[in-house]
Amino acid sequence: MKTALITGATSGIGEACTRALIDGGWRVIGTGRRAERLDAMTAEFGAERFHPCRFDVRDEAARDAALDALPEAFRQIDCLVNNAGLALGTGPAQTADLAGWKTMIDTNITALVSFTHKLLPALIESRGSIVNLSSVAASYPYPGGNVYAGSKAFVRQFSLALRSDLSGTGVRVTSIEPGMVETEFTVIRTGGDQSASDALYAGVDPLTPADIAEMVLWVVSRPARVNINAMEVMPVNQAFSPFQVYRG
Ligand code: NDP
Ligand code: 8X3
Repeated sequence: MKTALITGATSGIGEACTRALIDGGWRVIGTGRRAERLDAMTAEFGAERFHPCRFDVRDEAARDAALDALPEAFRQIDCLVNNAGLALGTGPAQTADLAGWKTMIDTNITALVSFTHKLLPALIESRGSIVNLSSVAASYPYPGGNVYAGSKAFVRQFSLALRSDLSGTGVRVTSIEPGMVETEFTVIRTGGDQSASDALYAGVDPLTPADIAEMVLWVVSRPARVNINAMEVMPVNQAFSPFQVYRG
């Protein structure tokens, strides 16, 4: 049985990926900060299939302690799903909070890079897979995207560049680039405004976390010769806008 480590397993896409991979016959190490959610997942999936790791992905010492304490059955990691991430703020750059920008960079970029660096030797040994959660925001700028969009562009390009470096190792790397998926993402982005989140998704029929999890399971279930470089997906009701033109 193969083992995946999924960061940000306590909600949304990460939780759905955990469920999909466990249903698909994998063991999962799930990380997050919220202990009660990790406990509930352990109770649901059982300790033989799910191992909870509680730490902030920005805290390398806490991460390393959790990895050092992995039970024997979870020690050989075959897949890393770098999913933990967030957006903070919807306003323009000129009114944005710098602390929020730094939190996005620390979480979406620095922690993802550090986690990847930490697990690369194990993934090379297992000829495993890395699946990184980027976004359509990586390729299509929108007002208020600023640092979030930049962080996801980093994730996309880092994923593709990793592939170049890992050529010959057998390790696969994929960038998953979703549009609107209804999760806790917009509640977090708006500082806890559930009504803003409900309004954003109202009438859209947004993607579900399970839609993305199905893609991730498919990607990691391809024959070893197949690397899916990137997958971009949107709800049918989300599309592109024309350039905006300001007339002064
Ligand atoms: P959620 O807010 O529902 O889930 C985010 C997850 O990340 C939670 O499990 C949270 O766990 C974890 N997380 C966040 N910050 C930290 C941290 N500092 N340390 C540890 N864990 C952390 O959002 P989504 O499921 O929507 O987002 C998952 C990924 O998908 C993100 O990278 C996001 O950018 C990306 N994405 C989302 C889209 C969407 O429309 N929803 C579209 C495109 C990409 P906890 O709070 O317990 O620590
Ligand atoms: C977030 C995707 O479309 O909500 O990564 O900006 S979108």
